[in-house]
Amino acid sequence: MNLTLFVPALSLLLPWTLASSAAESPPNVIFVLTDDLGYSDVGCYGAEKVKTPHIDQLAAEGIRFTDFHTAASICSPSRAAFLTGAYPQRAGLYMGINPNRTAHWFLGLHPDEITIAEQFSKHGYATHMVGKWHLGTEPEFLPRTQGFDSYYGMPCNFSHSPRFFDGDKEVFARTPLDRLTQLYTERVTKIIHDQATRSEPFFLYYAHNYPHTPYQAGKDFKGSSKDGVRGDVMQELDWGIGEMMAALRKSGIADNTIVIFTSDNGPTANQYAKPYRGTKYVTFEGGHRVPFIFHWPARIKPSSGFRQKSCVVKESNAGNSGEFHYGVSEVSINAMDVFPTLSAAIGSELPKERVYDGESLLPLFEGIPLKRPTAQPFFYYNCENLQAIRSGPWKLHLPRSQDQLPFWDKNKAFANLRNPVLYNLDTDSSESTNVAADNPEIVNELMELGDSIRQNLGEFMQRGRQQRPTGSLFPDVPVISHEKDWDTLDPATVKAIAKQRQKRHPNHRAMKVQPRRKNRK
Ligand SMILES: [Ca+2]
Repeated sequence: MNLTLFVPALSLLLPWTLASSAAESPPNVIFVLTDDLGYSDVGCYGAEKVKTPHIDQLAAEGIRFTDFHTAASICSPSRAAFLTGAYPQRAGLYMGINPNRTAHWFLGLHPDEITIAEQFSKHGYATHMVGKWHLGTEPEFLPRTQGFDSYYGMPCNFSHSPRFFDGDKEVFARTPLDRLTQLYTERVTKIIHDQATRSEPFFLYYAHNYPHTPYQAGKDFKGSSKDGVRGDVMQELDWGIGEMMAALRKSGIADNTIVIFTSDNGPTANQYAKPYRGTKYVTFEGGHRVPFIFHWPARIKPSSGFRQKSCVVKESNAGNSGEFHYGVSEVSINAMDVFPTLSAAIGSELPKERVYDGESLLPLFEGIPLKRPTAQPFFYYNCENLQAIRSGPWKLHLPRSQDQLPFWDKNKAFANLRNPVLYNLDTDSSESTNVAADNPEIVNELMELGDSIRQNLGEFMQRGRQQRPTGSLFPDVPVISHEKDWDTLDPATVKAIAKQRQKRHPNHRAMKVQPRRKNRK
């Protein structure tokens, strides 16, 4: 199939000048990953009820991408993709991990996965993580086993466990949610000030839990927004970004520090995903398309006449020319590009004998198009279920049955989708008009592509050839991604796993597992 035929034009043009690169000292990197923050949750992406001047300022001084996709519409798999540069299905971490689940408590990101923190570490960087991990809670899977020198935050969602750690030390048995942003901000600014006095560069993965629920605003922010507690929390989060940037400037290291600001998936309410359809948990655009801001003053300098005075929302241009408009890029990029981009930024080659699903974005800043065609397919998986494929303007939602869906899938419209549904995102970004009947060739080509990608990256209860193993305390036990299928394991295995859990967590009380539905094959 010739997917490039679908593409109107390659991306080009450069309103940015580049400082010389080779002789520069290696940059510091701060990767800010918010949680359940939607496309229109910040001012420069269209928010009207909250004010986010500090995040908007990052966009005004950097590049704001309007077509960025996360690799999943829920937390764990999305994070796995950011950290490994691979689709979650390839990296073996495609389920939403919850330590309270019988089928999940012993799983995590596989120790053999090479994380971006390990890339930095290999190049002499100090590596820090502040925030929510959510890639396994057993000691074998925590951040400091995956390349981070220091860790401060929560291993999983508050609703899974409210505990908060500084390294191995439990700081709070129950995290004070109204102080969370304050605590994170104090640690982030401390790391910045400390690192500024040291010779080695640093990488900080700052994975704030908000605006994921439950949340509480600090006392200075209560009632500050026009959008209730969630809005107050958003404005406090923005304040924290401002404090972080002020610390970089005060320390004299802001110029050569890369700051990326993004989110792990869409919001739980569609009003924060506008103009896109859907929410977290689903594979409509609202679940995957989120803000992505790249800020690096030393390298990205607006050319004369292109300086962005304010953070004006530009509507997506029909035709998607890929040009940079006053710091706005419409080039289609995704979570798997972060690993190659940051590797390139520090002059590190990608590890050999691994498949990477993204590429470095740095050439974009020089006006050079990405190597991949703009119609390179993007695969929307929801856990093990391949639900949609995008190529250029076309997005095909694939047929699916209820049994294939993860329990969190909230897409009731497509719960039992018998026939494929095709949207043209260029003319119908809100995915409202099915044009499958008018474009049978595109439907057929994308359906065939779906069949072939399932062979590599899997499908529900079907292992793909290119899937790497999930991290597991029981590596010989098949991974069960949905609790309802737990009883497909043999009783002796179930017993052995329960015994280990009792040993490690003597106070744990087993939850009753709901048996799987009878109609599943
Ligand atoms: Ca999330």
